[in-house]
Amino acid sequence: MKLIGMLDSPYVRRVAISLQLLDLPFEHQSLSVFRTFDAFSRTNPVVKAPTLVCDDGTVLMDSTLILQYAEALAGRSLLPAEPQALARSLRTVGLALAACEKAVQIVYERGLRPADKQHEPWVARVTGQLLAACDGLELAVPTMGMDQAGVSTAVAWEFIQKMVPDVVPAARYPNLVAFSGRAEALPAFAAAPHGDSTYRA
Ligand SMILES: N[C@@H](CCC(=O)N[C@@H](CS)C(=O)NCC(=O)O)C(=O)O
Repeated sequence: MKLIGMLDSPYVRRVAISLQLLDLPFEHQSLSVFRTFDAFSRTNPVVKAPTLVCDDGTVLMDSTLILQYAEALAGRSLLPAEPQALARSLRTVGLALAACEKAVQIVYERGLRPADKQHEPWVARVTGQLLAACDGLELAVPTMGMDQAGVSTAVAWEFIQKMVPDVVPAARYPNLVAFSGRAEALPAFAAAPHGDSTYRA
């Protein structure tokens, strides 16, 4: 199967790391949804990263749906099975995905809109939501392992610190800084670093 999208996307990255943790081999094509829109659209006309091309040619999108398929393929999950533990992990994944979404919205607002079209009340609202999500993650770190909650949290934090560090000051989040440091040192994270490189097994 082939994973399409750049590793500067936290969604692409959580899939690339999770596929490794699930021992599922994959090919990676580092296409940009912006700079290589036409090439991307030839595989997925909706141009969403991540896109996964399954071995039978089926084209999937949305990181959570791709992970659901990957876990079915692997016959195991990166989420706990026990309902209470599952609820705790899913709550954390939700916070991490919300943090990614809000950080991406700020990146797009800054990078895609002309300066005179930037809407400060919207940025303020999104910033508040992003900080609230990070506050929740910071409190969740002490009981976090390297399941899907841990992967998504570490990936979200790395993305935020690479893309909008001025919005989310690291000094306010010591648990996340320490957890991220441990995660980024793991082989599956190091093999798919944030940025424009291509993952190779
Ligand atoms: N909920 C989706 C979000 C994916 C997403 O928004 N990806 C961005 C790249 S970080 C994208 O495709 N942007 C292009 C666009 O939305 O037009 C997921 O989990 O995969």
